[in-house]
Amino acid sequence: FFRPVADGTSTPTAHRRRLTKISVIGTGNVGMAIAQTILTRDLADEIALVDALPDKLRGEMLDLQHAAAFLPRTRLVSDTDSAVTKGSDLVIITAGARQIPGETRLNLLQRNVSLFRKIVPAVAEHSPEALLLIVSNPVDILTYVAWKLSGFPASRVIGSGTNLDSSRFRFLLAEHLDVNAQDVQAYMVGEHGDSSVAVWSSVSVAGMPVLKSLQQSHSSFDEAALEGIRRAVVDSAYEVISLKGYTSWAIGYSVASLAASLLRDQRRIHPVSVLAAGFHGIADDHPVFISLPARLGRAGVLGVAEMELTEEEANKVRRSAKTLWQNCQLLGL
Ligand code: 6V0
Repeated sequence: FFRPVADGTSTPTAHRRRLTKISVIGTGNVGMAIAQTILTRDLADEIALVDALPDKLRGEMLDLQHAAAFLPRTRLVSDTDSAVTKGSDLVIITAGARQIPGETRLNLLQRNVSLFRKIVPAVAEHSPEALLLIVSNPVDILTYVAWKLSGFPASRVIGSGTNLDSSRFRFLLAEHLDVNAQDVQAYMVGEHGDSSVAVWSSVSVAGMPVLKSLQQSHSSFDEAALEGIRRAVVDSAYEVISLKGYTSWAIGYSVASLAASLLRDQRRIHPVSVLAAGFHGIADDHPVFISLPARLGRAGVLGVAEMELTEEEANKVRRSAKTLWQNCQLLGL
C-alpha cells in the first residue's frame, strides 16, 4: 500500500527505536489479568506469553489479539518454550500451582520451587539484562528462589509482595473515611499474606495522621479494632478465593502498576518484596526477601525506605523474616 518517500528514507526499518518487551510466564487467571492490564495501559511493544498448556496458551493469545482494533499496537507472541521471551526488559512469573481454598501459601512452596528450577535459569539465559518480577506464591520465598537461580543482582529481582495487600488496606480505609483510595497513604509490610504487618503509625490522608484522629474521634479504635482491620485485609484474599476460586483483577492492576513504575522509570514507592537483610534489625547475613516500601525505576529497586516502625511492628517484621529465612534454608539453594 505504501511507497518510500523519494529519497528512500521512509523504509520500514528506518529510525527504529528500542522496543519494550514484557514476558508473562504462566497464563492462568493471574497471568492473563496482568497481560490484559499491561495491554490496556500500553506498557509494552511486545508481550510474550509462556505456559505449559499449549492449547490454553494459544487460545489466550488469539483472544487478546482479536482485540487489536481497540488497543494500542502491541505484538503478541506465545510459546511453551521460554526462548520466546528472548530479549525481555521485564519478565513476570505467575506460573505455579494455584492456592486451593483453605491452603496456606507456605503449603504451595515445594510444588512451586521445582517449577522455578525449570523456569528461572532458562529465562535468565534468554534475557540476562531483564528485571524479574515474581508473583507466584509463596511470593517472598519464591523471590529468594528466583534471585538464587537467576544469579541476577538483588536490585533486579522483585516480588509483588504486599503491593496488593497495601491496596486492599487502602481500599478498606478509604471506604471508612469516604475518600479516594489513591489519597490514602498506607503500607502493609513484611510477609505477603497471613503475617503481613499494617503500619498504622504511617497511615495518613492529606498529610494528616489517620490513627491519631480516629482514636480521638472513636474511642473504640483500640488495638483489637486495628488488628480486626488488618485481619480483614488478610482475609479478603481468602474470601475472594472461596467465592470465585482465585483472585485476578486486583493483582492484575497491582502488577501492571509495578511494571509501569519500573519500565517508565517512575521512581514511585511501592511496598514490594526486596532483599531486606540489614533493615529493621534483620540480620545482615540473613538474605531474605520481604516487603518494604521501595523506590522503583528502570534499573529495578533504586532504594528501600528506612520507614519508622514501632517496636512492635519491627518485631513482627523480624519474626516473619526469621521464619522465611528458616524456610529458605531448607531449600538448599
Ligand atoms: P492458575 O490459573 O492455575 O495459573 C497457573 C498457570 O501456570 C497455569 O496456566 C499453568 O499451566 C501454568 N504453569 C504451570 N507450570 C508451568 C511451567 N512449567 N511453565 C509455564 N507455565 C506453567 O493460577 P493463578 O493464575 O490463579 O495463580 C498463579 C500464581 O499467582 C499462584 O501461585 C498464586 O498463588 C499467585 N498469586 C499471587 C498473588 C500475589 O499477590 N503475589 C496474588 C494472587 C495469586
